[in-house]
Amino acid sequence: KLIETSKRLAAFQAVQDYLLPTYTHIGIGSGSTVVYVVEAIAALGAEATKGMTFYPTGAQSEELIEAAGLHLQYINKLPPSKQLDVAFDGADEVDAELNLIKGGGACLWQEKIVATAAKQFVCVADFRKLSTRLGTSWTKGIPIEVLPMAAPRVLGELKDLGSINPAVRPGLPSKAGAMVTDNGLWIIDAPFKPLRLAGDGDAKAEEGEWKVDELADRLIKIPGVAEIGLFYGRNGLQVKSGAQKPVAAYF
Ligand code: DER
Repeated sequence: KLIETSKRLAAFQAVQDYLLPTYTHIGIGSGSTVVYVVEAIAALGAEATKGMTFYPTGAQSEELIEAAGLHLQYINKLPPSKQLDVAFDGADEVDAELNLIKGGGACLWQEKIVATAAKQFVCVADFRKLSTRLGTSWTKGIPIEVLPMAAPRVLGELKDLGSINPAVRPGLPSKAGAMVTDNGLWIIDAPFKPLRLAGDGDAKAEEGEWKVDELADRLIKIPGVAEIGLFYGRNGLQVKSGAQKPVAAYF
C-alpha cells in the first residue's frame, strides 16, 4: 500500500511539474508506476489534454493511453526533425547520477527510442528504486534485448565481461520457452557487481567492477544485442542509440 501510494504521489507530482499546458507531444513509458502518470494526466480533464498527443512504448503503454481516452500516436509517425516535449517512464533502479536500470518490464527498446526522442525525460519511481549504485537493489541483472539466435553467444560474451549467471528471461509458466518482447526478441538479464558512477574517480576498481558508461559502451557493441537497459548520459557521452538521462527523478 505504501509503495503504491509512493508511486502515485511521485507520478502526480511529476505531471504537475513537467507536463506544461502548452505541450503537444508526450511519451508514455511502461510498467506499473506509469499507470499513475496516465491517471494524473487524465485527471487534468479532456479540455486540458485535447491538444496533446501521446506516444506509447509498447503494448501495455498503448492500452493505457487508449483506455484513458487520450490521443494516441506512434513514434514512427513523429518526423525526425521533431522531438517530444517530454517523456515519462519508470525505472527498476536509479543511482546517484540519475543513471537507470530499465527493462524489468521488457519494454526497454521502445522506451529508449521514445525517451531519446524527447526534449526532457522524467523518471517516476517509488522509493525502493533509489540506490547509490546500479545493481545494489535491482539484483536481477541488466536487461538486454537480443536476437534469439544470437543469445548463446551473447551469454558467453557477458560471462567474459564478468556477468554472474546471465540468463535468457523465461516466459510465464503458461508458455514454454523464453519470454518474447513486443518486438519479437528475447531478454537476457545480466547481473554484474554494482556499477560505479561514471563520475567516480579512477580509484582502483575491484575485479569485474565496471563504471556505468564503460560497461554500457561494451554491452551495446556485442553482436546480436538490440538495446540495453542502461539509461545514462554524462557530458554528452551517448551510447549507440543515445541514452537519455532523466532531468528529474520522482520518488
Ligand atoms: O521496463 C521498464 O523499464 C519499466 O519502466 C519498468 O521496469 C518500471 O517498472 P515499475 O514502474 O512497474 O516498477
